[in-house]
Amino acid sequence: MSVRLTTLAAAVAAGALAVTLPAQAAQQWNMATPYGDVSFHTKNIKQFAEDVSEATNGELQITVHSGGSLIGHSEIKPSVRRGTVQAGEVFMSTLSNESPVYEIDTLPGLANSYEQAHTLWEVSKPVITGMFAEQGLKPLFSVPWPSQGIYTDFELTDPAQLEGLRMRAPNINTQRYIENLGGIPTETEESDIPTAFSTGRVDGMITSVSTGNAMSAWDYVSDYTDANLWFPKNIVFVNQRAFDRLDDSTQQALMEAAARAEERGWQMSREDQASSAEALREHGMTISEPEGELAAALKAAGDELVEGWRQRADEPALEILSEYRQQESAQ
Ligand code: PCA
Repeated sequence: MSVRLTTLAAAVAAGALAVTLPAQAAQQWNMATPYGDVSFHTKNIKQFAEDVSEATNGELQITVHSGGSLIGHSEIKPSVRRGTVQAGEVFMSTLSNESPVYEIDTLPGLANSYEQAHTLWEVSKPVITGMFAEQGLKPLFSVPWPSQGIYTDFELTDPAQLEGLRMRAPNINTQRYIENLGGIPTETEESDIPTAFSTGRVDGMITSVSTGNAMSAWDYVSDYTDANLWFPKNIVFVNQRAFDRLDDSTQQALMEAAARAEERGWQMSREDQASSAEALREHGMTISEPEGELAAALKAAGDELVEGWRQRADEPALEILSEYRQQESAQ
């Protein structure tokens, strides 16, 4: 061997060429979410991205594109499947056209506290992970919105007031629920709420105190009826092929950061429920709980929704329900 080649071989062995020939280049990922920067969900995923970068010494960098700036809500999951973007976040119940499993966190009377919502997620997680895997996707974590209630521009005391009322809903089940109450639903993205009100397309809406606060609900409505309908969740997921391209330690760091993000997100949701309710009050809104005939009508509309779901529900969906009921009765 010539002197030069010997030197080269020694340099390779010593790892001196590692800078020019890295074993694996740092990965740059894009992550799309429909929700804006003021949302606690977005704050949580941005923290997650920072945690990942730190834990991997910059080997995996995730850029969060918030507020639907990169991809519209309905295109996020297909885009992550294709691998156009490596990661995304969606409002899980918007996937209800794929399976009744994705509607289970929008059923009234099922999980009406953070504890129950968490149990429901624990029993749903394996099924949903399997369904995502079939599409080449890997869920990372899921975080709930505070429970859903009703925004109106009048004091809501009588179910008859909802008849013919045009109401904004974030998913199909909420639309069905509004129909059951005699209202006229329109599905609108969170970011389109101000326009929907200001152009007179809607008079009321169903969502959480968080979204009401983020969208300055007090500009359009005066009352929030805390009906505590359900705790719907967002789900954050990645393209499985992109995940498989990461080395073992990066994969592990990502999953650890995801577990922390899930825990932190549930806590942020609880805190946001309190602070957003306070913000609504500070802006002059009235928050009340439904009573009497109104409460009875809301319950009846909810029962009808659950009954319809039962008829649509397939085996995996019903299994989640029965597992959930077992866990709840064991509490
Ligand atoms: N905010 C989102 C989803 C549920 C919620 O509380 C929205 O209304 O679009």
